[in-house]
Amino acid sequence: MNQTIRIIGVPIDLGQPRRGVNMGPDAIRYAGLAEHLARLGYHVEDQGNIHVPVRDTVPEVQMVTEIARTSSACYAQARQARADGTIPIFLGGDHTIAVGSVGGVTHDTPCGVIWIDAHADFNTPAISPSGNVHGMSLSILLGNGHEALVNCGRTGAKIDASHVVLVGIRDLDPLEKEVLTRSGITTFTMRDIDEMGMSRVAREAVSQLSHLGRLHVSLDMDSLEPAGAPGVGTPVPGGLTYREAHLLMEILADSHLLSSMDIVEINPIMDTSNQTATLAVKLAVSLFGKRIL
Ligand code: EXY
Ligand code: MN
Ligand code: MN
Ligand code: MN
Repeated sequence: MNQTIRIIGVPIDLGQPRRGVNMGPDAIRYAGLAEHLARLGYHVEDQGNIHVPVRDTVPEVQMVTEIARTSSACYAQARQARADGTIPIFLGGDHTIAVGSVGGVTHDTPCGVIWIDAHADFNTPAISPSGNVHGMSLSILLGNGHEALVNCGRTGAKIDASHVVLVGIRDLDPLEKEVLTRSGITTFTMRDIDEMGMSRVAREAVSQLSHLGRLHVSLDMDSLEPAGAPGVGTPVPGGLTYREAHLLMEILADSHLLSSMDIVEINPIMDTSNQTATLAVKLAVSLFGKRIL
């Protein structure tokens, strides 16, 4: 029987101030994610969107509470998707969706996490320069930050720093850099990619995590070079080329360990002709098995 992929939309923009990222799920759907995956032979079911309040209706003091509510709903959907034997793909929305998606897919057993991003998302409220929660998502998953969110992301099996590999990092805040260095998280910066090549980076990432038996890929589209992926809220020049990103996806696919995925931070208002969502779909198709030859 064909494997089933379950699409879950999480249109959250509460983790950052730019309007538009809540339209990310529909931009990715419009780019044909379900149709392209079905052509690979998967059975694809779209669960629709988790309800997220409109940002304007949420008082600042309620923001973390609402993010926690969304994260809990996402966590439950992640657990259910795995219990139903499906491969969940979570469509953001900003990167706060990972608190629920990564937390939920690791509820029963640990899982390797490949976090592809220009940013480490490793701030805490104490050191964040912006206070934006999407820049704290990974530190929350490792137990640091807003208590309501830490409690949500770590309800089940505990994620450990050794279960996480960062790829594409090129924009860290000073104190975030210090905390990340001490965390033990394996980090491949854009300089590492330039010096080692993406093939070696991708293979080292897989070999570090393969003992966990499965992989979650959290793809923040601001990891790409903004010239090819302008539709993101926090673009940073000097990102992954189209080819580096495809090679990374194909090597991850070769591991046959992929069990879930996030696609986050697409902001159609910042985009040109939906090209960023279209690129995200092409990368997902590479990750789920399409080969050049
Ligand atoms: N490090 C900056 C902050 O914490 O505000 C920028 C974070 C951007 C986070 C995006 C989702 O990757
Ligand atoms: Mn069905
Ligand atoms: Mn991110
Ligand atoms: Mn980012």
